[in-house]
Amino acid sequence: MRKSILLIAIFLSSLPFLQAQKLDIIPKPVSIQQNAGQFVLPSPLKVVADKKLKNSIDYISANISKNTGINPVVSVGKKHGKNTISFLVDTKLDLPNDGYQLEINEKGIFVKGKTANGVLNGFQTLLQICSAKEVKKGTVPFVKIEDYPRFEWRGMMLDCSRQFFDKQTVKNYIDWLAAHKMNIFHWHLTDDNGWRAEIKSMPDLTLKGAWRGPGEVLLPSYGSGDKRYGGFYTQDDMKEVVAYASARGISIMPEIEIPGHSRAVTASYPEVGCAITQELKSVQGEVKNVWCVGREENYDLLDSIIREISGLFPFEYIHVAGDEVNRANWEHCPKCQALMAKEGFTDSFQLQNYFFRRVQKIADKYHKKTDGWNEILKGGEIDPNTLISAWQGISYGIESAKKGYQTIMMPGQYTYFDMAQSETERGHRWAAITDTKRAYSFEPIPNDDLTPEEQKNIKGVQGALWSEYLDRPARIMEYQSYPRISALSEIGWTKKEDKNWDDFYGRLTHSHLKRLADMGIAFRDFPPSAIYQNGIITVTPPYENAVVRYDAQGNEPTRNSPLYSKPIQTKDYENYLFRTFFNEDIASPAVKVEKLPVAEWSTSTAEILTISKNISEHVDKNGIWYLTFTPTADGASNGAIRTVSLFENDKLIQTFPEEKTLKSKPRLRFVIQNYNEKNTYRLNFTVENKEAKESSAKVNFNCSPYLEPQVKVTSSMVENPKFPIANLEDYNIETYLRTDVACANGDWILYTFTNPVVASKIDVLTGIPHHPRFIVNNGYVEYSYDGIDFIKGDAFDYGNASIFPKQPVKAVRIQITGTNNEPLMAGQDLKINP
Ligand code: TNX
Repeated sequence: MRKSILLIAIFLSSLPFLQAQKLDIIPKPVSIQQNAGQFVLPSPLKVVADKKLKNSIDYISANISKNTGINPVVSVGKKHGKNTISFLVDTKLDLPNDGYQLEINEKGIFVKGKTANGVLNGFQTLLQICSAKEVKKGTVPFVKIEDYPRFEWRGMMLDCSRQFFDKQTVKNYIDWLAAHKMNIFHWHLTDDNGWRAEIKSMPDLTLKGAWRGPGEVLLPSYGSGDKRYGGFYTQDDMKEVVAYASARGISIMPEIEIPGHSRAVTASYPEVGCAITQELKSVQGEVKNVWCVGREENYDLLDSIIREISGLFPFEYIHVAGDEVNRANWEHCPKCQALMAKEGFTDSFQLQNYFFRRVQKIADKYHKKTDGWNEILKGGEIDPNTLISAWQGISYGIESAKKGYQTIMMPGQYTYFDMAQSETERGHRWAAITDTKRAYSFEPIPNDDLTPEEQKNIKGVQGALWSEYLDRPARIMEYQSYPRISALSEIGWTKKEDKNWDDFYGRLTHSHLKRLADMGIAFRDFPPSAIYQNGIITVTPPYENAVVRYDAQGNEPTRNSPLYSKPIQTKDYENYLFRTFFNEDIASPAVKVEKLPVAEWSTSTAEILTISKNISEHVDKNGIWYLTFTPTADGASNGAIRTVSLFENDKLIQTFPEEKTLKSKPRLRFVIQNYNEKNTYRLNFTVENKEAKESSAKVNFNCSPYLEPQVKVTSSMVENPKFPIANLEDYNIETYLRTDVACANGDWILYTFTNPVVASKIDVLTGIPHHPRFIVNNGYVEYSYDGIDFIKGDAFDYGNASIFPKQPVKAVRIQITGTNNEPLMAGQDLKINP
């Protein structure tokens, strides 16, 4: 009896819970109260919108029809009639700016904000409720939401210089940001590789400086190849985009890159650069890409650029960059040197500072505040109203906030979405490999480092999408943006204590990915994980109902590949690839099968761990084996590893005595020559955690799929001593060759094997490993069985070529037939398939 009362009590108390549907709102609101019942959308559907929202009415009604299938009848006003959706601005609402209240009850739908942007934020929540998986079309559950953002600045930057994105693409991008309650679009309009904003007083900036290719003032770059490539926005285009964004609650901050990253300017107006003969390369390998600071006329040009830009963009800030300035130009320039002497400067950062103080004066004239990359803090005082975009790391944001500047946290390590999302994917990796989970983990206010007063200087957060590597494949800009921007939106909006990865991931995969797909975004889906153990591959799909397909021959799975439905028994696990498919356009990267780690540790006390493991079940063949140590988290990479030894039947076969830090992610090469099934293999090593900080890692042991025969490499090209030719002989993918100049017709690189090699296929890769920069465009490979006569193989296709020899190969040669249109050329180790 008592038991059944208890059961009834549990049942009753869970009733409201049972009725509540998951609304899966991203970013997560401050408070949601769900009530029993639902509002059935009538047809016709009446909408009233405050006159303060008049510029957004088309946007609102178009999205209501898109989401509900009903075309609303919209009127401007404040009166909420029966069965209406009303959008009202109430300046007296007791909520922070951009906040809103959303109430859905039997009388209709009420969206109230203190400002028009607040109402638009409420509208986004309403759209998400309508598109939540569990909400039936045509109905909206009763709910009361009160919500406001954690940060006033929730931004995203898009680089439209390295790749040009047309006006419509930019508008789409803005729509997607608005759907995530982001409120700033930082438009990177100029850079070395193209000037994209029409400036009427300097027409050549776009007549010439917006184009690259044969015969153009700018060399081809970033995949643009041997064709004319480019484009720009007219002033009318920019005004149109500004109005479009404003109707969606988004302000646009234009960025004009000065004084560095200005090759497009100096190529169009050579007199703007320093008059020097030296070819001094910037970080990205560009020459002559800096404004001369000693040339007085340049300040008149800057005045007209800033005047025109200020007239087009009503937002209070204009971004004037200041990153990665190659100050060496100034050090060789007579005018800059004269200015230095006149001002009594002793270091070229002072010139940079002088430049920005003059730029600030110009901006003041046009009533603009400036934003700059964190480097502009160097060289002297700057205007205290300058906003700092801290991109190089969290510590740069801390420094800026401590100095009293309003600061936008946008550390490359978390919020640069041009970074690759995993080891095998395309993208930059200088800051980190950043998947959605890592991006989500970013906390913009480092508590321990800033006082409460200093914390107030953190005005907000921002992401950036630089476009060097967005030329291919199709729609990669969408793939790089989402769902990482969904994660960013929650960092910018949601209270710190409500941020929780598992909860976010649940909302994302349950409803939000579908919303992204419905908006037309070809996002990156989450990959499955595939584990091999005891002859069986077991796959865990990334979330419930995810569709996973596989290929068993080492090819990337396609939409027609077999579905994974149960564990696969095989000895051939290395050849399997798995991939999640969301729909026709959307998929995850393909992933290989992982073996379980051979060892793991985790400690945070100061201690020496002696680890000894029988790893026989992990070794299954002769070959080259790599032992890799991977920290399990960023903060856990403390400690050092020593005396790593491998024993075969208790006999030492190889040892690495020297100490290596875990931070360096050691990768040790072992050769197993006498494998047989009865052998035992033992791995011993020592971990010393000197500082009592967190040290935790997993250790993997994998057989290389490639052969690594002894090879000697020579070339007609001169090596950069920091990236010598000998790097092509070590079969370590992380080390590679760089020349100092572009390659030219007749150049070659020759790989000669000590002994002829039996191979089914040899892949010849050029460019920086992992990303296609400084590749060979014009050329082919050839190979020889005797080292004398060569057989011509494939031409390079986007930096890669393969050969399929029929006999043992003595030599492989890269033959270059034309320039690669890059500042230099990079080469890699051969990948030799048995
Ligand atoms: C650094 S971030 C740059 C950009 C590159 C980016 C690539 C910044 C202010 N400068 O020019 O595109 O890295 O991640």
